[in-house]
Amino acid sequence: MALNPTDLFDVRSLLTDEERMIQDSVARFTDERVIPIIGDCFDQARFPAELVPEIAALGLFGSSLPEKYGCAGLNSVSYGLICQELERGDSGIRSFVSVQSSLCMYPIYAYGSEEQRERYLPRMARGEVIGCFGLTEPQGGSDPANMKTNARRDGDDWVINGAKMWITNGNLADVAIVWAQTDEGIQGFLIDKGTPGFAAQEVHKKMSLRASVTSALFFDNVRVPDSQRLPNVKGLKGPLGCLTQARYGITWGPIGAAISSYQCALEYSKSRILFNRPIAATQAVQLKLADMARRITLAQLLSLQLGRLKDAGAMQPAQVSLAKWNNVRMALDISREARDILGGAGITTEYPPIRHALNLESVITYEGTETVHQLVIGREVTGINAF
Ligand code: TGC
Ligand code: FAD
Repeated sequence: MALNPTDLFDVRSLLTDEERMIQDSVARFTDERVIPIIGDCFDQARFPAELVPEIAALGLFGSSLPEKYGCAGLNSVSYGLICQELERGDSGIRSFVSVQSSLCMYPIYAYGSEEQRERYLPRMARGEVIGCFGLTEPQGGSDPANMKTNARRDGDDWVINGAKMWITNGNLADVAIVWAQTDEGIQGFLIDKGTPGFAAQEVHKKMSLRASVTSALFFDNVRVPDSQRLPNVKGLKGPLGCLTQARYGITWGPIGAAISSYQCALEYSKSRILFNRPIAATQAVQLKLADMARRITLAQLLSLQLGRLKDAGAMQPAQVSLAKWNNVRMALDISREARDILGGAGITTEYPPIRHALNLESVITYEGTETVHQLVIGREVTGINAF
């Protein structure tokens, strides 16, 4: 029996019925609602906000959080499959869901008070409140310990000053999770849109993640009550703990982008006739396609095992780094190579590979650059910190 070209090791057979059902329903959404419009959205640098209610109705926001807060209570493998299927459409759509789920709803759930959870999470699950996560600052995102944004205690309030850079959803967000230095270390604050002194400015001229909103955030004596501080975490482990959640999802997402690029190159190579035969009949193109299939298979197995470890409560941040590094690099290489197989046709957004390749230039940088993740593995295996 012929193998499935996009799943040579039948990784799907390792999923439960529920996981397969979730994958299929998100795949349908991507095929019917995302793929028909996303090329134009990318061209127009437009985030398709009209999809937000449908994403919410599918239960994709905060999907791993408990039903008590209006969330779907799914396992980590299901969350990964959601990321994979969304990014098969576009990294920007997956980013939107990653930020809302792992970087905004997760810290409110993990570090927030019960009152904060009840106030924000059900509305965020319904897509009525959109969040953004402000960690990176203009002076260098790889080293968040060098944080200049600060929060000073003033009676029952906090006064926040500083700036954040490259913040996904910044201009869309109803609430920003902002990390700031305090006398007791780094702490997280929930800053609602419209709070005096808080401003967001969209980043333009992007050649990557054009169907996603990216912004700079500014805080000029922003005053918030102590009830807007996340009470249950202090120190860099707060934001880094959120990054571990989001990076986990990002190990899966680029598998979707890679599958989309590979499928496109595979189809095209079978119909493109040069020198009296399809280019798929040449050894050079078959080598490229075989290599794509090999790397996608390895990435699928890596993320699935990572998900099983996470669901068993045994996942380590260094394992997440290895999978983020491997899978994003795999997808970036494959989408560039797929673009090449399409020749001139590959340079327009009529076909997905160039859009995926451009998007993945951001994905390989955000949530820890490739170098940062390589150095995390280097530290793990040598015991020596090279940062
Ligand atoms: P270090 O100072 O040693 O550790 C601080 C504390 O944090 C703990 N920790 C972690 N906890 C959970 N998950 C992790 N991945 C953790 N890594 C460290 C650590 O145990 C320690 O705890 P404690 O209790 O001892 O205080 O920090 P480090 O040396 O481990 O970190 C250095 C480095 C370079 C790895 C870290 O700073 C880093 O990861 N830098 C990259 C920053 C980054 O990834 N920024 C991403 C911003 S958000 C974003 O890009 C969103 S894109 C959104 C989208 O999808 O659209
Ligand atoms: P830098 O940290 O200045 O890195 C520059 C170069 O130096 C990189 O090549 C890096 O690998 C290298 N480098 C760093 N350290 C070392 C070292 N020790 N040795 C050798 N080389 C090193 N941040 C948020 O907080 N929230 C968001 O929602 C968010 N969304 C984003 C969306 C997009 C589209 C993008 C592009 C970024 C987003 N970011 C967000 C920021 C992102 O996390 C940072 O861009 C990333 O962490 C890198 O920081 P930087 O851009 O300042 O690069």
